[in-house]
Amino acid sequence: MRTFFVSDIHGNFAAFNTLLNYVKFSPSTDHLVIGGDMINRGPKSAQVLQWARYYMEKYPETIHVIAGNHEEMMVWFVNDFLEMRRNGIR
Ligand SMILES: [Mn+2]
Repeated sequence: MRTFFVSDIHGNFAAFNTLLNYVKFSPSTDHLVIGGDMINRGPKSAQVLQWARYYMEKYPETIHVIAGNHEEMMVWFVNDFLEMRRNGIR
């Protein structure tokens, strides 16, 4: 079993996949910790989040995800947006 830590993917889903392929990552035998900042800056933030959600649900023993400040800002934004919608502000 190997353990990998990666952070600051920042929407660069292609580079993240290149990294996983380079080490021949196996989610059933290797551990992976994603240390936050999966989103923003790069073009594929949603794909990174979808990958993280899928794998952490499918392999809860080996895939671990920590929110970074960019995920925290996203949550603030979504909460503010929902609050504005509740108050009728478009
Ligand atoms: Mn960062």
